[in-house]
Amino acid sequence: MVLWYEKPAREWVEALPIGNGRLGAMVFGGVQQERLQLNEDTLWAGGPYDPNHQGAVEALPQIRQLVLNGEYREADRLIGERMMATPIRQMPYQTVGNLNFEFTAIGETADYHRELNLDTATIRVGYKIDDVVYVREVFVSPVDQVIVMRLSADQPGKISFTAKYSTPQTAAVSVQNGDTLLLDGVNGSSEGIEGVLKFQALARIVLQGGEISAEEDSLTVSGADSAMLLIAAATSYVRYDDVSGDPKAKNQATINKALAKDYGALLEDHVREHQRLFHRVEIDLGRTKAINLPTDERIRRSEELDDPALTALYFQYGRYLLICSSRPGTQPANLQGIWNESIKPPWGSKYTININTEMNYWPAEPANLAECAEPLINMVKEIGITGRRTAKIHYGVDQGWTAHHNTDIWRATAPIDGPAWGMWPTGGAWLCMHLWEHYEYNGDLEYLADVYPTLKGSAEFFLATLVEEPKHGWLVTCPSISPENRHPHGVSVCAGPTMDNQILRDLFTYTIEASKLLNADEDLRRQLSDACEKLPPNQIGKEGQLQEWLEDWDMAAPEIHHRHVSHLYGLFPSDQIHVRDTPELAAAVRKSLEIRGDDATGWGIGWRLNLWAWLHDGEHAHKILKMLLRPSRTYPNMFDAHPPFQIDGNFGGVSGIAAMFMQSRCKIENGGMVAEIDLLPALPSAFPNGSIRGFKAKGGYDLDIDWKDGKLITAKLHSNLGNPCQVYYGDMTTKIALGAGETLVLNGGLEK
Ligand code: FUC
Repeated sequence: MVLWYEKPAREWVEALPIGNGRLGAMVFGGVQQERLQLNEDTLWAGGPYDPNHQGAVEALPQIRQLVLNGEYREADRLIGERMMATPIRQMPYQTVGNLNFEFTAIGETADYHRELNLDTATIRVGYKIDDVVYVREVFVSPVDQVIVMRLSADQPGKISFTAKYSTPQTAAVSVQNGDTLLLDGVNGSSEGIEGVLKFQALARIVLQGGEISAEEDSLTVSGADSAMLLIAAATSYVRYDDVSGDPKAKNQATINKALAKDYGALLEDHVREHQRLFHRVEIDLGRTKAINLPTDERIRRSEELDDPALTALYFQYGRYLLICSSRPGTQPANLQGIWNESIKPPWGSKYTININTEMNYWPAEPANLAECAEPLINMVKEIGITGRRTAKIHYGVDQGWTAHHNTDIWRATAPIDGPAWGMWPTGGAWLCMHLWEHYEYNGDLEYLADVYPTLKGSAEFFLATLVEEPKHGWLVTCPSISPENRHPHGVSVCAGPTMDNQILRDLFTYTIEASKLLNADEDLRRQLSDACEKLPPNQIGKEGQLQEWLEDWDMAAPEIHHRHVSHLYGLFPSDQIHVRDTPELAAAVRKSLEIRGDDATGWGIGWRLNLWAWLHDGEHAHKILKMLLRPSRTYPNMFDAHPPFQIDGNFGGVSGIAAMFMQSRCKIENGGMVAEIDLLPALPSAFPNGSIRGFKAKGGYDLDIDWKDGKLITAKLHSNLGNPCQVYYGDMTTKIALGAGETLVLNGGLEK
């Protein structure tokens, strides 16, 4: 599977991304010039800091009273004054800079071709000048932790270029040993938080033939047969509270190790490790004629072309992006994964946890990349620590933790930006769902015991802070917001928005289940189940819609087409609303979606795609998918356009495409998991024939499905954990009971 082009990239969103989870590069593929825009995932502005607003808790009783009295504007004002973080913004993720190349071969260029091969995670640029064929290959090895670039030609002595860094950072360039370019710098300060991270990029040139000469800030290669560059980068970041690392020593060790291998060995080890993850899943939606068009052309014409293979490519590209931006031991994928050319990117390229970060990880488990979720799990455990201070200082709570709508590499958890965005105490609780979900797929009790304190801490925070609303006596968050949507009072601040009630119902339910499975905290369990009973139910409003707030405000809200669909969380990513179990509520979700409309920003479309698939409406889901693939939402390099670029839409797209072919749920009954799998629940007529291989379902199942003329041919289920499973296809259902390690093939009538 390849993305390919007939021209070099002119803009950043035409360049192609490579990465190993930690190190990233955007490759432009120019003939006279090449630009490798470099990223390292710990290079963020600032340093360890405490953003909690001392004294915030003193204003809390009055704010709560104002909200419960319906004096929302005054509450909003007071929150802005007394509860927001200091500084009010978090630290941005920043670029390292660029390694730029000037090539000296001049002449007419022919046969230009540029591609990203998803199977090998390698970029290849090829062209001809005066009968000499030039080839450039670039990859980032997860094994050797270096970016490797090789420049070669089919005739000897033809490789000549000058290499030089450029960067918007405060950094110094130097040359070492006549063959190594160094960029040594310190990260930026932001919002009054001083930059204290040291960083270094190191590029070592290894030649076959020819020679290198060094100037003060550049290296020039002349007449080489081929050249290989090994590029390392590191910062002094160790953890959110420790910046004592030594990037120079790290880079030196990395380069020395990589130098012991030749290009072939570096490439082979890289490809093997990439394919270990990438090749687990296959998707075939048929070959289309459009496959002969360059990728940018296919995207440009995606609305008119019948091109199901583009969906398959988009799906695998999304898996590729997750593998390249989130591997065990790295930082989680941020708003731009790891690819960012700026020191002040949009929204700081941070972790927005009121949808964006969660969406990044929706595909991880079903698309068989569970280990790519490890950085997220680790981050949640860390904000489970820093969030304790926020719980104490902002809410006066001694137990538990909270995080609001954003975090950064320093794991800041206080409310930021302003009440309309930041006054949302439920971000950490949503992330906890990913901790539980990981267990639903792997059934690993040791893992569950490891994350349980984080789940419990989140639940404890809400037990201590929920308030009784006067009308029904329901337990609600107060103050909170329904992410970023204003209600008819012109502000977002409210009590008990539907999304919070849904998130807490989930949080309490799986914390109870986890405590049972781990035989822990019987008392807490009772408290949680009492509190769960008192959460507001999902309510249907006068238009038949699912109410976004406690009051039936939806139709009077200033932006009824708002991009967020927070209250529909209950249908997806949660499944507390489901077409089979709660058809009335599912119909209300549908009504809400119709009112909201199909169009939105990139991730907004991504969420709608998943929702329509979970409503089992394949045709509508496909309509939304087409909207995601059109050029206003998908850049030539297939990055999702928010705009500007935000990677969440790519990942939401993968998850939504997966949900067209397969959906799974899981319940705990008598200490064991019972799975539920839907086969082809939202198959659109546009994908009449196809197959998927290696998908994962909750309860520990591997799944292969083949279909033809819109009908299921076979489904192969392999059970890893031996849990029972109810399988659904159309109106049919069958119960299967496989032992761990057993496989079963069902046909279209669900007979074995
Ligand atoms: C949320 C969204 C915006 C954007 C930002 C990063 O605030 O409402 O659309 O995606 O996150």
